[in-house]
This record gives sequence, structure tokens and C-alpha cells, in this order.
Amino acid sequence: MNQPATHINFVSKLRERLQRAALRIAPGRTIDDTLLEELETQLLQADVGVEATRAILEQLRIRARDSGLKDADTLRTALVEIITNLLAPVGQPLRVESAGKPFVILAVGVNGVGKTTTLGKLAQRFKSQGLKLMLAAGDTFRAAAVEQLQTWGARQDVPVIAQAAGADPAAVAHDAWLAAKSRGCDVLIVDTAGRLHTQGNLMEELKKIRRVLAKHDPAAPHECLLVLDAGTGQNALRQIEHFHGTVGVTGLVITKLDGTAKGGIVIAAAQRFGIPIRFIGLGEQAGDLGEFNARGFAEALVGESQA
Ligand SMILES: Nc1nc2c(ncn2[C@@H]2O[C@H](COP(=O)(O)OP(=O)(O)OP(=O)(O)O)[C@@H](O)[C@H]2O)c(=O)[nH]1
Ligand SMILES: [Mg+2]
Repeated sequence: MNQPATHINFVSKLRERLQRAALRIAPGRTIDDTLLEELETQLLQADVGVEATRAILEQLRIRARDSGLKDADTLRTALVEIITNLLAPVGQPLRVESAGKPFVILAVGVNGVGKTTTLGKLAQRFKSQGLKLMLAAGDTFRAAAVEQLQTWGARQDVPVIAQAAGADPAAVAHDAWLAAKSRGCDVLIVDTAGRLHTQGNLMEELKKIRRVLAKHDPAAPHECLLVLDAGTGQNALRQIEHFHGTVGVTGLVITKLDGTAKGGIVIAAAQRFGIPIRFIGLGEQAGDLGEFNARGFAEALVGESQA
């Protein structure tokens, strides 16, 4: 099957930008315990985490014993397969399908992880698919946050519903839902202010946004996207735990994979929580967001042959 050009571009971008996190397996090495131990260290350094690293190594040892891993290339192939299998359950793309319109996406996460940028990129993506969109500036903390979303909206010619700084984000979500409904929008995307999962009152605010949306449509929000910065390492796992426990996360976006040596957090998250990873972010531009693909990611992380 022919893949669209944009998909192929994104896969090569992924390989190129994930290089800092990629494993280093020198060609010509004998596959022995020393090499497996080095690999274990690399997986841990890439933030794959103790549990997932153990699972991967266990399977590698079984393969080494049963079928023999003769050289660095067979080792690399085996690793790609093992990691692909581990990631496959979370490789579930977001489907914009709902009984009633609009399909509502709520983005949550801690400060500065890339929520607003991701939503801007998503707006471009949906727009190019011919969907009718609306954005809601639910980050009423700072005027600059509203402007940031408006800039993305203007670029894509997507309307942005906003209120003055300090307004109740739930009221913004309410207005935006009504506006999206009356204009026949397919998708409503709601941005929120960054918050620490330990800030109880702010977590309550997210619940209120959810309640207001659910009053209009019991199925809304159809997708609650937790955005995570790949560079935060194991802390991302705590964020998943807390946000999921409080607001119910249905999908993850892992951003900034371009700037980190810690891309392994994707594997740790997949293994621990099994929540679908919808998208990954590889940069600041609109085209730097792609659907998560288990095999593509495994190949990029295992890296090219260094021969
Ligand atoms: N390198 C890189 N930078 C990114 C990526 N995604 C977002 N950024 C940058 O990260 C910074 C923060 O992004 P925002 O989208 O403002 O993050 P946010 O989560 O909305 O932040 P708050 O609203 O303050 O909580 C910006 O400088 C973005 O350009 C990515 O995938 N790669
Ligand atoms: Mg923001």
C-alpha cells in the first residue's frame, strides 16, 4: 500500500530527530552478556524505565538462547520487534467520530509541555482533512495565552472563542460549545492553562470544564488529551497517573521528542498505563506533529546500523 508523502516525511523526520535518544549498537560486536548489559544501561538512560527495560531484556535473552542473535543487525531487528510489540497496544490513532457534532477535544497537562502548540498543529491537520473546526481559549490565566491560540487560529483561518483574562474557563467552554454547535462545526478543540497535578483547586477547574461540556453532550469531551514533554522523563509517569485519576485521560501526546535523549518515556508510559498515544511532537512548526506509529517509533529508537 502506498503511504501518503506527508507520512513518509514524518517517519524520516522522526528518525532524524530521535537520534539523540537512539540506542548505539556498534557493528561487529559479539552478542554476549556484556553487550546486553550495555544495552540495558542505554535503555535506562533513555528513560525506558526499570519495568519495561527488564521486559525487553528478558525477551532478548530468550531470543538469544532459542534462535541465536548472531550479530548487531539481528540484535537490532529483534529489538525493533520486541519494542514494536510492546508499543502496538497504544498505537491507536484518534478517530474523529461521534454520534453528535461537535467532536470535542480537551487538552490538559502541566505548564509549558506544548498544549497550545499541539492544538495549533492539530487544527492544521484537521483543516487539511476538510473538517470544520473551532478553538476555545480555555487558558484564561494570561492574555498572552489567548493571543497564542488566536495566532494559530488566524494562520489556519479557524475561529477562536475567547473571553477576557481571568474569566471562568468553564464559561469559555460553554460559549464555545454553543458557537460550535450553531455553526455546524465537526470539531471543537479546547485549550486549558497548564497546571501541576498537585494543585487541587486547578484540577477541580478541569472537572468543571468537563461537567459543563457533558451538560451539552453527555459524550463530551470525546477525547481528553494529556500532553507530556518527553524531556521530563519519569516525572511524566506521575503526571499520567494524577491527570488520569482526576479527569480521565483517553489519549496522550508526547511532545519535544526532537530535543531529548529520553524518548524511551514513550515505552515506559505504554507499558505502565496502556493509554493510547495519539500523536508525537517533533518540533515547533505546524508540520512537526504526527500520528504515533509503534513500528516507526521502535525503528527510530533502535537507530540505524552504524556500519
Ligand atoms: N522542540 C519542540 N518544542 C516544542 C514542541 N511542542 C511545543 N514546543 C515549544 O514548547 C514551548 C511551550 O509550548 P506551549 O504550546 O506554549 O506549551 P503549553 O503547554 O501550552 O504551555 P502553558 O499554556 O504555559 O501551560 C513553546 O516554545 C513551543 O514552541 C515540540 O514538539 N518540540
Ligand atoms: Mg498553553
